[in-house]
Amino acid sequence: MTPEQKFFFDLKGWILLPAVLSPSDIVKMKAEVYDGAQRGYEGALQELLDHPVIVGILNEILAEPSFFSKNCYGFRCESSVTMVRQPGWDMSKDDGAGPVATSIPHVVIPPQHANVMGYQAKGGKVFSGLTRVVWELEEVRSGQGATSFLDGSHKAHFNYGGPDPYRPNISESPWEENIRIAMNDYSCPAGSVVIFTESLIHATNAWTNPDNPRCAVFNCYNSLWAQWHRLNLEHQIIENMPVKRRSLFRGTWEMGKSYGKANNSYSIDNRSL
Ligand SMILES: O=C(O)CCC(=O)C(=O)O
Ligand SMILES: [Fe+2]
Repeated sequence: MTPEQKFFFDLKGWILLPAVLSPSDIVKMKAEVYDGAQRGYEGALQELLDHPVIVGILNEILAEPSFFSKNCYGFRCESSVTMVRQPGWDMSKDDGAGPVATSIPHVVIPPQHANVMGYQAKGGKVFSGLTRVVWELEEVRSGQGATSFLDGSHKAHFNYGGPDPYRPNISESPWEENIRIAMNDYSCPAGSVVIFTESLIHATNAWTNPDNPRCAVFNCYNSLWAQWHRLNLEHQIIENMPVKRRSLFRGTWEMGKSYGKANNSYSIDNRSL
């Protein structure tokens, strides 16, 4: 992670890295998503889990050097979902209630009170808590359906104006409209990646780009020592991954390093569920 990337990630709570993937990777990965892959754990999509560009950044914002090595990562992956949104898609056209809920600007847990999923920066170090990595496999144009963000809101001190300070979204806030107006999104070519802390206010938007669908992979990462999502990933799939990649799915604990029992590899007995 460059000092510039770190500056903007800390300031805004998200960064965009344009055109990371090669044209041939984009073709392969898009084909898998359009062919029905629901998750990014297999095939060419699996390469995204620990793509070198995001490993460098996640090491900086989600890990400590003494907890990663050439054989294991210093962070965990705990969720992966793909998304295809055709031109004209909106929340009401989705089968599940998910996008209706996520179209309300929301967070994992409001950062105004201390919480274990939250964003921190101290001693020159960022710790971004629950962290999302979005791979955009088609072109995205600002204002036409990208994920949108309220820059800086991962460090908000005052609540969103709604009735319940513990509510993880801005529903019933009298300022909802102004909050939405203040939100930003991005344009990017296919093969770009967006990284954001889930403590940042963000939202799903209708896909109005008439020229191509949205085709994206949403992977979620966390500390070695915290878990938000139920992983629900079959052992067999993890076992077929290269050894280092498997460590993304190890159990969520640490104590034992000084007794020679470091949590540095995945096994059927040491997996997050
Ligand atoms: O649908 C989107 O663009 C955003 C999804 C979302 O809320 C998330 O990734 O946490
Ligand atoms: Fe979200």
